[in-house]
Amino acid sequence: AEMERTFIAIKPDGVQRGLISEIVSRFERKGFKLVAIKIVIPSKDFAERHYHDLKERPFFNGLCDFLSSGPVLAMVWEGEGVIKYGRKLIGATDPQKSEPGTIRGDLAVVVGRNIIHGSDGPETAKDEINLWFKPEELVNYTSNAENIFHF
Ligand code: YYY
Ligand code: MG
Repeated sequence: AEMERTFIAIKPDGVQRGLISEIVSRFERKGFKLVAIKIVIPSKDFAERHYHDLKERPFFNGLCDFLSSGPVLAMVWEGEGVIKYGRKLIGATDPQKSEPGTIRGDLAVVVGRNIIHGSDGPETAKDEINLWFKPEELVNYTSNAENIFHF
């Protein structure tokens, strides 16, 4: 069976604040498997494609300007329930409403600088992985921990 995958990105504010290892470690310790990772500065056009669902929203332009303003750490994480649980690790969109213990709850304050993106469902996960990564950038490997997680 195909293992579930999701697209996770640390936005320019998270990268500039030095939160890469903090955020990666939360997914890693949970037991998810990293299958793709790269650091890129997306163009404005690319950011607009990533956020195309939000193009009618008043914050769309500022959001796309921001995403393309600096380095983004783009990742694909794999594991059972990773799309939904990844969103749980991330917390609510508005950090004022994110629970303590979540990434945004612990590390962010305002919605326009909420440090991380995660796909919101199976369709967007597929689309976002295809937008950000070429197929050959996704690495298939067996993690030694899989024998423990999938006993
Ligand atoms: O998926 P998620 O990032 O939690 O929220 P979305 O509703 O997809 O919005 C994407 C992005 O837009 C959000 O992370 C911050 C920004 N945004 C905003 O600046 N102001 C809002 N009122 C809502 C979202
Ligand atoms: Mg979203």
